[in-house]
Amino acid sequence: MSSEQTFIAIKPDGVQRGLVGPIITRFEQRGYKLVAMKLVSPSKEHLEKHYEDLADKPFYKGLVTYMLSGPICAMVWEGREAVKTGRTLLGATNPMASAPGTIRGDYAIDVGRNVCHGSDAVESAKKEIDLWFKKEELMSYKPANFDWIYE
Ligand code: DAT
Ligand code: MG
Repeated sequence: MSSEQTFIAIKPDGVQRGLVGPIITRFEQRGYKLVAMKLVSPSKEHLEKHYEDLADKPFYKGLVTYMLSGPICAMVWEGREAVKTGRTLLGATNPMASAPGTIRGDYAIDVGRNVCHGSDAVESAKKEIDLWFKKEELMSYKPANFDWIYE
């Protein structure tokens, strides 16, 4: 089974609104494997690095301030096409364009309060996992339900 890892984060609004459980549940119930998780308050420099590709956008400063506004639940999820499917589970960047049934489509309204982050490509997932986690924080195990999820 070809497998990918993706970086998923519950942003400060998601943590404050009690959405850690519901968001984790969606990934668990779909069949993805939790490989790493921690509640963190990263530095401004760390968040600027995380969003460095957006540094020239008009919303960049506000985005970094928002990400600094409280603890973030950082996670790594693993499984088949985890990056692409992770984005599907999250919904569109702007919650007003997110379908009902997606995380943003069910829990968010404003693009600047869209409750979650997910890597947008396999390469960026690798970079983000490397930025947010140490190697030894990534767990390697076979979940008990594995053979009930993959043929
Ligand atoms: P995504 O988080 O879906 O990968 P992105 O990487 O383009 O989207 O942008 C990162 C975050 O920046 C996004 O989750 C919310 C914020 N953002 C994006 N576009 C925005 C806009 N037009 N106005 C305000 N915030 C925006
Ligand atoms: Mg992005």
